[in-house]
Amino acid sequence: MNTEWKMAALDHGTEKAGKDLLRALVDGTCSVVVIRHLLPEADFSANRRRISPLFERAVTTHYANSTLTTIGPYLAKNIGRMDDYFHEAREAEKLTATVSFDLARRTRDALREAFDLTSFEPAVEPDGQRYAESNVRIYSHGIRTPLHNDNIMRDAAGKGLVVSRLRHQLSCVVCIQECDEGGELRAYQKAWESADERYKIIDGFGYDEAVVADVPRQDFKPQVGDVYLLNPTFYHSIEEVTGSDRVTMGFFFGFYDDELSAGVTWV
Ligand SMILES: O=C(O)CCC(=O)C(=O)O
Repeated sequence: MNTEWKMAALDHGTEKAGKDLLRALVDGTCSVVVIRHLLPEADFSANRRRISPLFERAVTTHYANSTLTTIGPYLAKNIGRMDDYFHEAREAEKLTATVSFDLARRTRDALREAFDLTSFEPAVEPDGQRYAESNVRIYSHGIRTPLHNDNIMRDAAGKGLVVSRLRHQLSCVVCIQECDEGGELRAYQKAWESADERYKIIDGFGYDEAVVADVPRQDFKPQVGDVYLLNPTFYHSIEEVTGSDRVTMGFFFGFYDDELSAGVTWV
């Protein structure tokens, strides 16, 4: 693997994001792509205001080594219970519609244009069930998200879901509120492989840090308004948050082939 492991930052106001950046994420030569000013400031601030009344509806999942607080579902958490997942996806969509929160759609539309995608919508099963379009993640003071990776091709293998047929998975995150200290995304230049399962934390979340010993890493501290992309099949953690909550909206996206043109999203 290329030993270069750098992030790329661009200002949407003055530079056009090219498909080469998506390819660099897929290939594991770029750690994070940050696109500043992807969304008009007014759209972003309106959405930030709209989502705050829903914070009290956030649900916390407890693991032995961490907690995960979200508004909206996570497919990987529900992979054996798809009826529950699609139900939660519908409920989350209704809830966010009550406050006109449309940050996911606006972000998708902007990314579709920035990367010349031919389509970019939430994935849909042949029976019409629609995957959740985003979730909002709240990381409070003292919370560290352990080292992990997200790989739907692995997690949904053999389940007959459309997303298990994807070839590539990427992740999009929008920073709604930054924390005072910490909260960096720490991205490692190592993709998950099956031999790593011996490092999996039993009854907890993620993997032992030994799996990334001596691997190049990149820290990125998101700031309000940043839209950033990463390859979540590579190991990453979110360092301990200090002070105000770190709040993001995110979704995964993927491609069924190497063209990186027709994308689907889910979370
Ligand atoms: O919030 C972040 O910086 C990363 C979130 C994450 O774990 C992911 O997108 O896979």
